[in-house]
Amino acid sequence: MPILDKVLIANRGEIALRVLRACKELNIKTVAVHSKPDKDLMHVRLADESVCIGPAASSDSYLNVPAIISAAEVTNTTAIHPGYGFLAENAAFADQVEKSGFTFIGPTADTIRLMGDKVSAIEAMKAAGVPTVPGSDGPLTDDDERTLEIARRIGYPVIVKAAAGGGGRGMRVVHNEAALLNSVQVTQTEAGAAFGSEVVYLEKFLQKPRHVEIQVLADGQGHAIHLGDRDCSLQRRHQKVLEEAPAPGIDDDLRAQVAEACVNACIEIGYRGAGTFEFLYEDGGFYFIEMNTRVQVEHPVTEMVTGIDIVKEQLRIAAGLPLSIKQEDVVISGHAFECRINAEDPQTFIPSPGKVTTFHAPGGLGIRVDSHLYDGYTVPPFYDSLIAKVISFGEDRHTALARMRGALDELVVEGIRTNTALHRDLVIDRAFQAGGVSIHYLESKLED
Ligand code: MV4
Repeated sequence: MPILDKVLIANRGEIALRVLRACKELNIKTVAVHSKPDKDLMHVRLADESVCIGPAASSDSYLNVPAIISAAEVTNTTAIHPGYGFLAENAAFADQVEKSGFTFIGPTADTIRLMGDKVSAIEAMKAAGVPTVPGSDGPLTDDDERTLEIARRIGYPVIVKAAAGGGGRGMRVVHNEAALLNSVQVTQTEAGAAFGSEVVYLEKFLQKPRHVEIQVLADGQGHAIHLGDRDCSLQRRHQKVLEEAPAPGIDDDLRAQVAEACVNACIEIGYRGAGTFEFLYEDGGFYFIEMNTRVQVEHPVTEMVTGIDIVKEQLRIAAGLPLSIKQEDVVISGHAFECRINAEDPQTFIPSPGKVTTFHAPGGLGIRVDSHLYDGYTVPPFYDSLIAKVISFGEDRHTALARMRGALDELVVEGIRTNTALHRDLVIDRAFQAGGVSIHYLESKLED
């Protein structure tokens, strides 16, 4: 008997295919739900059943909760995997899924809510011993004197962040006291319009950090483990471009200590499922900023250096099984990179949908490609432009990078424009090769 009878995949593209592959391996039946223009997606073809849930617009299909629940009902689904994006971190959706009698593959709605509010997330993590950024330790009040005092204590520059923001939305850097109160007010107003909550908080602004995150798995039954860290500093406009595991050049005692704090925090809050603790890393210190309660785009680099299938673990946890792996059995070995291949103009970064006339995926030892593309597939203009993830593994960073260079040379995507050339530039970039560039490196490189 499989651990779950039938899983509905509430997503599209490469992650839908990734989830389908894990289900197949575990003999779990699959239901693909898709929008009208997505009927030719690779995973729709491979799923046991498929249901069209609406027109092209995400708001009417992949974000259409009643349509997804109805599809689960008519197919007699057991559990729903949300992937990433769309409804993956929507607490109301998780609630609705469970109230309708299905299993949500992820944490409880209450956990999603806790982490969705960045103020409560930071408070919970700080209480559990996870290192955080010096800050207001709570929302700002309408007491301006108090706000000025907090910023004085933290020291300028500070950053004003919306509690309901995250992922780079609703933030404002403040360099001096004269600008503070106005910046707070503008951020509050913007946050109210964008997220329906004017709650904001303050943090010390770190000027040249790296983005380092820690992957965890927890079963909600008192067991939690970490799968090490990833460096996701190479980003443009808050979109990650190239990630690696482990994060290079970090003291092993420090990384073990912070990872252990994350594991303890998972147990403390009763975390269930796969999760990611996001940190800023600067001058040898880790500072927690947010937690993601979903599987992430870059999860494959962690899978490559641990040999653990994160999506299969998500399914096992959702089936109510205890963690199958103990911390002492997790061995981080070798190094992995992931290049995100987007259908976009290489100069303007504007999405470049259209028909893929030729797709040739690279291969060979240590190369993995997660992609839903095939010859003749048409990339629709309605969704995210990620079309493939090229992942390389090697016994050390140098080997993994050499394999990535070869893989990018082999990759062929014709008919649409892609960012492959940018990746070819990055893997021969001297600073990147040395390891440990900051979150600002890519944008400054693109400027000149
Ligand atoms: C910061 C920061 C500097 N100092 N917080 C942006 C995304 C969101 N997750 C948090 N972000 C930042 N928070 C403090 N106290 C700089 C950023 C930031 C950033 C963080 C991670 C990856 C890319 C980034 C790009 C610009 C700014």
